[in-house]
Amino acid sequence: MTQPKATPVESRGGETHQTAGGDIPVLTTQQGVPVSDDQNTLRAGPRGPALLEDFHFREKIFHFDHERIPERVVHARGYGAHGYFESNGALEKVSRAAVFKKGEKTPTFVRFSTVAGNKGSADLARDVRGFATKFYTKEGNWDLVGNNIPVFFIQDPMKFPDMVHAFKDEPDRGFPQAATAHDNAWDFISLTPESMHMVMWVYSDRAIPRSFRFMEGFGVHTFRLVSAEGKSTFVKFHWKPKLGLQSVVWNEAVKINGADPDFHRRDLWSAIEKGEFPEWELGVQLFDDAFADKFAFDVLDPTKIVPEEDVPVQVVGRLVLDRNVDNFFAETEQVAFCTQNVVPGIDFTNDPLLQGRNFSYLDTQLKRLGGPNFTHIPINAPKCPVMNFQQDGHMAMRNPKGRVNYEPNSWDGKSPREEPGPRESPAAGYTSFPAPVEGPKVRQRSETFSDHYSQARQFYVSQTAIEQRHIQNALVFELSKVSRVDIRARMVSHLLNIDAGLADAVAKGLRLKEAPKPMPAAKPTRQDLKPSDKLSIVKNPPKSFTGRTVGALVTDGVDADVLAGLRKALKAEGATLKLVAPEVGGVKDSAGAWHDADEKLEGGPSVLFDAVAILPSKDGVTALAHLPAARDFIADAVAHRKFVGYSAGATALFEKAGVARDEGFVPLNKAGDCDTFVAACRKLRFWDRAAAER
Ligand code: HDD
Repeated sequence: MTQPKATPVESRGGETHQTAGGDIPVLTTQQGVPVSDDQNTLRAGPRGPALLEDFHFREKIFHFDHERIPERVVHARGYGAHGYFESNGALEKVSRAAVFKKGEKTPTFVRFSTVAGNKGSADLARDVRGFATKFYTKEGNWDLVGNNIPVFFIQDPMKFPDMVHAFKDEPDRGFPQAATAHDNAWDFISLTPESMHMVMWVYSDRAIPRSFRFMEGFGVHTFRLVSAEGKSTFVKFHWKPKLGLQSVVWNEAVKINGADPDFHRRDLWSAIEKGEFPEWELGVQLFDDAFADKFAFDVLDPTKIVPEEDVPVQVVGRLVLDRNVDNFFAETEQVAFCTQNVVPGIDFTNDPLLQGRNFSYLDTQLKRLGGPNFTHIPINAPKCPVMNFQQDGHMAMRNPKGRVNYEPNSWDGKSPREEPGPRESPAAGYTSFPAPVEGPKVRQRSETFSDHYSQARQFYVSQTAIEQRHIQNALVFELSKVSRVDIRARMVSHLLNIDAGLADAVAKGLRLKEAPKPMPAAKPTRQDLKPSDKLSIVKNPPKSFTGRTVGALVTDGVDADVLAGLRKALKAEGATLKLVAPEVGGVKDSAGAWHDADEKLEGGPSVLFDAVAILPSKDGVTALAHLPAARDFIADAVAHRKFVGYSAGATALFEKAGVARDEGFVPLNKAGDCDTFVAACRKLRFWDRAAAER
């Protein structure tokens, strides 16, 4: 564990007035005036009216009244951490950016988020996750503002406000919170065929990740990298988690939201506090104009991927998150990402959505952070020199001395000047890639953006049977919350263009009285693309239990050897053991040793763990089996296909809970059995048990 942080008073102090008694700093007003009484307002007599001249009270309340800033209009709920990006040099020839020089270590700040819910919403909402990274490079800040899904709902930024309005709570009633399971969302989606590919991703397990540490990230758009010689290469960015991908199942997500609404932020925070620093590889898909011209889809269309089988992902560096924030507001809340923040060697393409984003982010920060000087806030300030003649404004913190505040000028010759190049000089300023542009001014979607179903189908058919079933169930759940039958039917019409089996399962799940007809498509000939194994989570398991947690349900008399064996085996795997006991104080093991519990049973349901061990003693199990939370603990673990380690005493609980043992159950009778259990846990879920699921 890291050392406790400095107390708030110390870290807020600096030079302080000292109390008469010695080294405790004296509380002051914002003006630095020492305060004699912070418990009572100034009043005329002990029972008299308050006095307006109480400047300490007025200042304190005034400041409190202004503590909140507007939450982000989307991605309001998020959690951030500091780290670094280390380049392996593979992009040196492709981009002149200093961040890609071999061995270059660039400080970074990452903020993960959900999109639709407000700042206080629960972490396990079914939603896209934001994955925004600020690289404080030597040549200025580069922001890669991505998501955990590589495509987007819409192709044109004009539709973004409509999309967000439709997804968020409905304006008359102010609900539902953090959920698309309502009429407005599905009305918009079903009237927006370009969203169908994204629909497949969002209603797959990708939208209920187990943790931020176990999800991929994507830059979504095609960007450009530009070399020192001025050569441009198209690029798509990928973040690949070192611990592999993992999601929860929907029933688990629903329960986690109740048991621990902060599940994802707590997970990230704890991993970093424990020194288990989450890590991602930065991968790139690189391609040129020739590939773009022959590729079946438009690389400027943000609703399309380039399959990894067509253009493999090359690793160009790694991101490590190794430091939690000191102050959530100062860092996570005030961090301002802008897609327009690029550095020499990284450039935009004509993806219309990206072009629109470049306006929106700068604009929104002005509103959120209250003025044009948000780049002066430490979390947003570049870590390289900043020199220009912009001045003044709200909360200006960088106020240069001297007379010169314009350019050109004829003063001392030391004020900043632009540096046009040559481009190959490391000092050269940012130059845009001179992509030729011509054409009539039109409001028109390119024909090359019009196939909305082929890649949606490719995603669906690339999933395993269990993942396909999860998509079917998610769509049935969502559309069952839609009151208008015509909207439900319209969605099924789209699904008919994606996969007949999927459409049939959803239509049956909704019990539609009449079978809808396929939606007329702009491009009727849907292509049957080759399935891409990389699109499935289950087909790409991590083969390790590292970073995961076993929840062990224990009572007095728990076998001391088994407990020690389990702790050892999990430690060797890089995993954690948490003890769940009827009382939080803990339990006494068979050898009489005391173990503090991490959770009281009712506060530590099995949904919070990746696998469970049910280890009551034979004496302890009778009382345990009477507790509903104990029966739920095992019943849920089984329903969620978790691996179960168990002591001989546990079988009485299984009987009470109506749970049948299968090959996903591993007996833990002696310390040596624990390695077998941990080896089974590496598969993460015993999916074969899924046969029981509808
Ligand atoms: Fe956005 C925030 C990701 C399309 C307008 N967006 C925001 C965040 C992420 C994304 C991760 C949170 C950043 C943070 O943690 O502070 N957005 C995306 C991706 C998109 C996308 C991957 C499509 C590829 N966004 C998009 C469009 C628009 C916006 C088309 C507007 C035209 N996004 C915003 C915003 C936000 C934002 C309103 C809200 C808060 C903020 O910017 O800082 O400007």
